[in-house]
Amino acid sequence: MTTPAYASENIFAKILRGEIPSHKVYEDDMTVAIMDIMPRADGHTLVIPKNASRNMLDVATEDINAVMATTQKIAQAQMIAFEADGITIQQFNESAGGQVIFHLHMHIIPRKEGVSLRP
Ligand code: DGP
Repeated sequence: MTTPAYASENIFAKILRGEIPSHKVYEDDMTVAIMDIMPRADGHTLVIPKNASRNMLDVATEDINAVMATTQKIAQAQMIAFEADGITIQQFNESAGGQVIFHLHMHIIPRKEGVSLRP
């Protein structure tokens, strides 16, 4: 299948436009980081590009580079802020790949040794 077109009525586009509130923990010219409303562990954060991209299948190189740079910053901060033992980074593409919100985002999840993620 070809990647469907970006649709600007998704929740993260609304958050970026300020139409829906969010708990923002980081912002720069290209990206924002917000707390996930259904955290799978304490500190579960989402990194989102400001430019419109549906997922990894259509994102521009400069946008994914910016997302990855912010993802690293958040992961490093989580190691300290949450006294984490490790970090899980997840990213889903299209419904079959587990994607629910169709604006590219990375999940950054602090982990403790021996503690499973919440469902
Ligand atoms: P997925 O597309 O499968 O990566 O899942 C979307 C994630 O977005 C899921 O972890 C829950 C989170 N989420 C859904 N709605 C909102 C919202 O309105 N605000 C925030 N901060 N997170 C949301």
